[in-house]
Amino acid sequence: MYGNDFGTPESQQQAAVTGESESFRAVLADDARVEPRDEMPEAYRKTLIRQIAQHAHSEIIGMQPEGNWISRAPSLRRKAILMAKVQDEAGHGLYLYAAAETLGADRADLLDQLHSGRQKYSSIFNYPTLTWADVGAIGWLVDGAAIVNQVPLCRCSYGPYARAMVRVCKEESFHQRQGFEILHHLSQGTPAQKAMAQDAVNRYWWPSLMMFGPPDDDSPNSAQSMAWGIKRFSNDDLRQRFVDMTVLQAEILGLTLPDPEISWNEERGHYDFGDIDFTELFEVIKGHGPCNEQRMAHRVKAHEDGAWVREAAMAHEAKRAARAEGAA
Ligand code: BYC
Repeated sequence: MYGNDFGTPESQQQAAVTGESESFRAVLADDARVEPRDEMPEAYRKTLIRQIAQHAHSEIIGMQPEGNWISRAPSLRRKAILMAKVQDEAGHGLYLYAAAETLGADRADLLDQLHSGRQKYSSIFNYPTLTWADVGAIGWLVDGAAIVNQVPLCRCSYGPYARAMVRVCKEESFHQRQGFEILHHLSQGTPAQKAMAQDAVNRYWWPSLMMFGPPDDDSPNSAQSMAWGIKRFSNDDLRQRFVDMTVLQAEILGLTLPDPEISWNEERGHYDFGDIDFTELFEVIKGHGPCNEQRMAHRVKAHEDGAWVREAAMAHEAKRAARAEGAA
């Protein structure tokens, strides 16, 4: 549905009472997409801006832990692949900021909210990348978790977000494979290389499970977001899907997941796994993770250092527009 700027008087009356117009409900009931100029409840718009902005911020902050290894990648080939991957993340951030702008959000304002700590980014990017194997673990586990979380977002009820996710997911699949391939290479290498791969998996496993968010009974936004078709599955359902997918891949890699409680549960048809320390997740979200301060300081400095580029681009555009007007 596109361009339904003005609802009927009845639907406007209903919107005033419930915040949801008839046309909005009809779009959701048909599993169609809400488009930028369609009527939508203010709370729906705000929820989308919150989630899309957090997602966009995660993509650009996510460039840091891996960007850290571009100059130290073990070969020219590895360096070229990693550089392309980090550039992809910048692109994902751009699609997502553009999707948030279709909801009336201002990009400069969103960045300001990130820099002042009023908007979040994913907890996972507050962990350090200590060895080259961490780049593999991020690709395999972090991008793997991102794919499980983001494939259902391709069916999100908000059109621009859903469409952005299609391309993001294709690129994330490539990232996940490059991470798997790095770890596969290391795990088949010398004992020291295999130990390095195992150490990276040991450190990234639990934080990757935390990426899916708090457990369902402690997730204040899930019920409404699922009713609106923004989220299609709960945090715990997606986390379980990720564990089920990853256990077999770990076997192929010859690496061990650091959880002795992982075992196949015939009755549930899923792998059981140990308790996650959610206090750690909440501490990291509050800003007390190992790298929060460093990530934010780096981001703010990059933004300030880039001010002249933004100003030059705007000055160029103003001159171009003035020339075009003069010629006309
Ligand atoms: N980290 O009610 P809940 C990537 C917050 S990009 C930080 O369950 P919701 C990649 C949550 O925001 C990865 N905060 O919330 C990039 C909420 O706080 P507010 C990012 C978290 O929104 C580069 C509160 O906790 N992916 O993978 O229903 C390179 C309560 O949670 C986290 C996305 O953003 C967390 N882990 O569900 C490589 C995907 N978890 O806002 C890879 C889109 C929860 O109420 N986002 N919080 O103050 C989503 O799917 C959902 O927003 C979440 C959370 C599942 C993350």
